[in-house]
Amino acid sequence: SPAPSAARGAFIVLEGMDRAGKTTQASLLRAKLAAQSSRPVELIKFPDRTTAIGTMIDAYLRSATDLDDRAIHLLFSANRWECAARIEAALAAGTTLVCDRYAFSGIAFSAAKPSLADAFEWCATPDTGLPAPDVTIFLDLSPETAAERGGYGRERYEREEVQRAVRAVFARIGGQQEADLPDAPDAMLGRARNWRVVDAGHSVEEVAAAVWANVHEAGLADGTQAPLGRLWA
Ligand code: NYM
Repeated sequence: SPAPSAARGAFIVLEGMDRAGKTTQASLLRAKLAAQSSRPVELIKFPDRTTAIGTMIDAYLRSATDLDDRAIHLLFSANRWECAARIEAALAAGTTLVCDRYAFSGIAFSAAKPSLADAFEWCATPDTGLPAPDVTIFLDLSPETAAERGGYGRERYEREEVQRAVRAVFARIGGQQEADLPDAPDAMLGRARNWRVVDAGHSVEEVAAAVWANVHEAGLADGTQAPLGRLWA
């Protein structure tokens, strides 16, 4: 395992489809990391619904309010920016962060909308300069398996046709297959550094093992010596 003198905490992002078990996996990963080293580990999530901006996002997701597609997109990004200094400080202090959703969800859920389908770059731009994850683990789930799990909840976006579109954008972000996808600017393809895909259509234990294997292979089980990157460099 890495030297205990590793300079900072690791920034580990879990992304994924709705119903993929992201929140369960994030807390299992937090526990596993805490058991593996004496380094502090914290769980964070986006959207952070506890802030003033988060309250507006929450109302939108519950369909209590309607907002212009670009306006809500910017609020999701602002919600990350208001936490950015705290993220940097925690990492610098040696705390590893497990983050449930990040900028990739921001792009995927917005660019999946017809109004923003041709606005990939626009969707990515507001997050430019945010702390970059050291690894992003994408929990992939087909709409069929989501349906077997009892289907989606009642929030905005939790409909099969939306989920299909979101999954296609995630595939583009991660540089996975581009079959059946409209053309995306080359610059966006595979833009996410260290993007790893885990098939979430298995048991909780199997998915947890796969998530851990990726964290371990990425050399992030006990922080990292690497300098913190910036989106989208
Ligand atoms: N979501 C999440 C976005 O549309 N943009 C973003 O930037 C982020 C972080 O919010 N369907 C969407 C994805 C989810 C929804 O997330 C709420 P959760 O993890 O269910 O609280």
